[in-house]
Amino acid sequence: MDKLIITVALGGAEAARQYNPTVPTTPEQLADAAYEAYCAGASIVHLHVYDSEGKPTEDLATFQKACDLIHMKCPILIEGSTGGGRPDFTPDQRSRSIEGRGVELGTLNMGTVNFFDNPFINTLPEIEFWANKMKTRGVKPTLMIFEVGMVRNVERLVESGVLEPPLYFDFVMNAPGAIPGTPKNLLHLIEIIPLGSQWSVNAFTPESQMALHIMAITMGGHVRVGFEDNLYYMPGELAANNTVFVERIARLAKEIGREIATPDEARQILGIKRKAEAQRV
Ligand code: KMH
Ligand code: ZN
Repeated sequence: MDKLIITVALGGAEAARQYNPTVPTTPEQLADAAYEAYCAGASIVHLHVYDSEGKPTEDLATFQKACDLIHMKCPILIEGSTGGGRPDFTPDQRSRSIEGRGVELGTLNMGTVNFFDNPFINTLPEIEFWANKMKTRGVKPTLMIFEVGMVRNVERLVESGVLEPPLYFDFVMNAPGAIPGTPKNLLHLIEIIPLGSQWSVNAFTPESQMALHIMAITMGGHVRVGFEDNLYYMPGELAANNTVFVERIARLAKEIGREIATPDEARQILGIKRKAEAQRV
């Protein structure tokens, strides 16, 4: 069984700071949080950045500053996002983070979904644009799946050659309006993705997340934790920081006998060739 890849998602495109004041938002806070999560066992950081008022921004200079500060501290892999930006943003504006120096992965949200109270719109032409932009830049797409039908969209893009195996999926579960975060639904998603794919799981609410993460640890999958998906360490108990989620996963994995992947081992598992620029700056 491959070693366990832990992704830490430090804070969402929807800044969660108003709900938990310890959500990191400045480049310096993001770099400190990424380093602490790396020391606890995270090998990928999923990164969103914020403006001086703590509001999400797609500004590349801000994103690059956070990347450089992170890579001055540790060799963690940086995963950009195509999920942010205002609804009027162009696909190029929504994917500025894919242009970041040192970015090795990028999320590709494989369809449109009612996400909490808002439609999270990702049309197939936009997805193709982002997939091609990542391919041009040697950025590995993380295929974000919110609903079962999105796996069909992946298959269509593999058939057309836009996406190339080996594929790497992240199942985004239990968001209101998306696939419920149940063990049965996770098993179904694992069963329908193409053979030989790697998969990770993140889920909303602490209860759902714990059950699914333990399944992932025991079944050879990978996990994503962090404030972007869940502010609570236990039901009703706000987490002190992102690191406590990573530490808990590392403890669980150790108890179950699943070793934790280093960033280089994560690159090898996901088939990512390390780019010179991803070295420490
Ligand atoms: N906000 C997460 C539920 C992205 O940034 O591209 C999904 C996500 C999407 O992380
Ligand atoms: Zn995100």
